[in-house]
Amino acid sequence: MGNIVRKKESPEKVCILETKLEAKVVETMKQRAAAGSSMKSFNSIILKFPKIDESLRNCKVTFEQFDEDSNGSIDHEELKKCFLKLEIQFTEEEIKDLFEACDINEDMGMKFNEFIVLLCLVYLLKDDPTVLHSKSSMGMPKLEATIETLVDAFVFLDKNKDGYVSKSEMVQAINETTSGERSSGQIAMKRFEEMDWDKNGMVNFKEFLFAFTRWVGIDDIDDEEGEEEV
Ligand SMILES: [Ca+2]
Ligand SMILES: [Ca+2]
Ligand SMILES: [Ca+2]
Repeated sequence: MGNIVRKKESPEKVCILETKLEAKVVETMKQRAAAGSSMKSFNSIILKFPKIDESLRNCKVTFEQFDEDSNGSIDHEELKKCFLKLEIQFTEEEIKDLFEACDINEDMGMKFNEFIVLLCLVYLLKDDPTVLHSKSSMGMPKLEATIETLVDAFVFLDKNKDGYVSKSEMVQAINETTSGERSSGQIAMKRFEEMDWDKNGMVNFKEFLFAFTRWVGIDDIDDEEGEEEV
């Protein structure tokens, strides 16, 4: 996995936070941060990893249901039907924003890990009081519980409650638990750099989610299945 070359150098890519959708997510995370986190330490987050992993993997079934032509990705039309089935109402513009926010490799299709991030964002945004038809549930209780855990973890890391996790917040969180082992600081840095895709020194919730789908190995199963030719 170490030798994947990411071409993220073009300047226009740096402004991903400018979209309305991203701003909304940041706003939501601020609200959640104000409400507080039930996480007590960085280790308590690590301990949740296996459960998060299992729950995210279980979304594969949902993904396959919505991938009607079974080509391994969900396109715009399939996504619209997906929202219809979930009884989630978004405007055409909101769907487009969501799709663009989650289609990280910009191939106009949503891979499994991108779909997971999308579901997480949908779950967060549907709580927005300005969305008229907000529903209290997506009908996926296990996933919803997992998303809450992820929100909780993010909020735990966001010490100053500004909706982003900064490098120093990450270091602080890890140092609190490991009583100052030298290596832990380096691990914190590495973890942070993995998360901060656009290298702006801040990790937003979307970047955090993508990092999780990689850490729990969602990418790996995806790759294996992609190479499987019958
Ligand atoms: Ca498809
Ligand atoms: Ca922060
Ligand atoms: Ca960033």
